[in-house]
Amino acid sequence: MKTVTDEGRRRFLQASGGLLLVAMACPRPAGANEVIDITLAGSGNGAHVWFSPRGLLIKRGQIIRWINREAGNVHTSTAYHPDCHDKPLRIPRGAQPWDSGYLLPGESFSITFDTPGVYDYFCVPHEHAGMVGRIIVDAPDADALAQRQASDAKLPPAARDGFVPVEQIMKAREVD
Ligand SMILES: [Cu+2]
Repeated sequence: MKTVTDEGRRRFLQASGGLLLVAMACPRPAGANEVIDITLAGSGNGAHVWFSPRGLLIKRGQIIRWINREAGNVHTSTAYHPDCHDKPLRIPRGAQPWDSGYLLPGESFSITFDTPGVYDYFCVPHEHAGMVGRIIVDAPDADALAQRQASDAKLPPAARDGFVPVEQIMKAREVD
């Protein structure tokens, strides 16, 4: 994960005011390479919410941009990481976690992925509804399977069951 410079972070923190503590725990880096979009979507009546695609294989250095395309709902993209809402670690060891904060309709959030491995993430208000996603950068890391086995039982059932299997993502590259 590419980290922002101290100067950039300081400017961001000055601009964001009250979000300072959240931003320090979960910085919001951005980069400038190839951009791949993931849509944050819903049925409008709250019955169904999802990331599209739910599972994605990318290459190191590529940028993911999450865009909220649901007119009447807010969503987040938030890494499974102890620094983000005290969740279990389900991204590569040493990789930078992220938390978009609430994205209003039409808003987006981007980060660059520089560390190979499996990244599981969720939407803060809709984790219990199973709104989760999985990104694999290059190939699964050595810790990924053990991370899932250690933390599956701590997740809401709908979230645990919402992940696209790693093998399926490696084969299909993109799974809705
Ligand atoms: Cu959501």
